[in-house]
Amino acid sequence: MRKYFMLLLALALLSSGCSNPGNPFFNVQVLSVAPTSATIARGQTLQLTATGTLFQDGREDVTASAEWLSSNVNVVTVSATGLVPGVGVGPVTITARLNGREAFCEVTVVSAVTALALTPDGGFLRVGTTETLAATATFDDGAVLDLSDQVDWSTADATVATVNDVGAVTAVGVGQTVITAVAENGTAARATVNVFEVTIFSAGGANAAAIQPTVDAFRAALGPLNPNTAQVFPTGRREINWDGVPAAQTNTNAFPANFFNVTSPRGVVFATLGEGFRVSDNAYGDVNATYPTQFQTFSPGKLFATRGASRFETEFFLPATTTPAVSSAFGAVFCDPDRNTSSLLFVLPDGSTFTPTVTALPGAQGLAFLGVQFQGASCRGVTLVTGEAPLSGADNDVTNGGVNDMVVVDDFIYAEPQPAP
Ligand SMILES: [Ca+2]
Ligand SMILES: [Ca+2]
Ligand SMILES: [Ca+2]
Repeated sequence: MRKYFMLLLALALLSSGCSNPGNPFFNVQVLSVAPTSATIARGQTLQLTATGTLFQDGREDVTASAEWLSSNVNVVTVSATGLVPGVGVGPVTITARLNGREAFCEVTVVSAVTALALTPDGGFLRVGTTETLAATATFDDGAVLDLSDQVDWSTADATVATVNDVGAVTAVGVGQTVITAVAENGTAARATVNVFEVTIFSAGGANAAAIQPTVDAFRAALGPLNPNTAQVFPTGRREINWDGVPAAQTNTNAFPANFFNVTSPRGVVFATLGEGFRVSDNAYGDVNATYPTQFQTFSPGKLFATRGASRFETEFFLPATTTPAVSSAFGAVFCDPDRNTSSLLFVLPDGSTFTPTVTALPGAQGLAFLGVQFQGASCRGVTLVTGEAPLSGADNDVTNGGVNDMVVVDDFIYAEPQPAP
């Protein structure tokens, strides 16, 4: 009996000895880790804590006493104090172990956004139109990904443009605003959006009187007529009616492209992929004897056309200089536009285009005016698309036995060229 008692005592002492007074966590009954799951970006560090519930003494922080293990040290390592630096990318399980108890944290490491860019930046949108911006993220591993549907979008001025949660920008009012996108880790990007509006002045008819009110309305909208001098006026308009071009430079394909920036400074230079430009005092009857049956003047008695092409550019300059300029309005009289193939082509500063079409007037000697006034935008130049084919002795107009619509132009009216922004 005593022997049996001694055995129990020895077992008790043994047990007590195993309790090791230097390790107070022998009695940990439940081990937990916080958090139990987390997502971090590579390069970020996560602090885990382990809590032990003791048999008698309540809960205690055992972070520094637990053994910490990572299921994949290529993704994260874990320090002796529960610090988890994100190293790779992917899911991993962190285990805390203490006296045979285990607890877990599921960690996901994602690669980090190091840069965000919005495109396009500096775009021009007409009121009422929508354009979707793209938010392109560069990650720390070099990967590039479109995060347009994951970033937070905002606008600096909703009266200019709004933006929805996938980056679709809707132009509301003339002006400029900044669109911002912010990635989950706070990386931000911005894009400027310019909103413009246009007023179109368009008319057509059988004679000058039919378009005169619209021409005059366009003139009034642009302001006073400035003199043909080298000066740059802050406001007002310029005009070219071709009628004062000297005889020596009329009825020849050698009309100087810079005549109205050098000889008579009005801030425009012409460019063509054709053979040149020709001012005519005979409705191009010396090019094709049938043309005078189709072309009449708005301002008597000269007209203008490019040769060897059916389109040409008018580029703006500060008058009498080679310094490029911009204009916020341009209009022209089109002679005999039988089909809807004549137009003005404006290229906005962001490279987008605005291309209103001249009203078609099937028949002979129709006159059309097309003018565009921009608010919130101006252009380096304008391309005039004049019919379908170059003037030619072999090609009559479509309403006079030919197959192509022949078109020439008369008066140009445009807002004073201004220094480019
Ligand atoms: Ca004229
Ligand atoms: Ca015709
Ligand atoms: Ca025609």
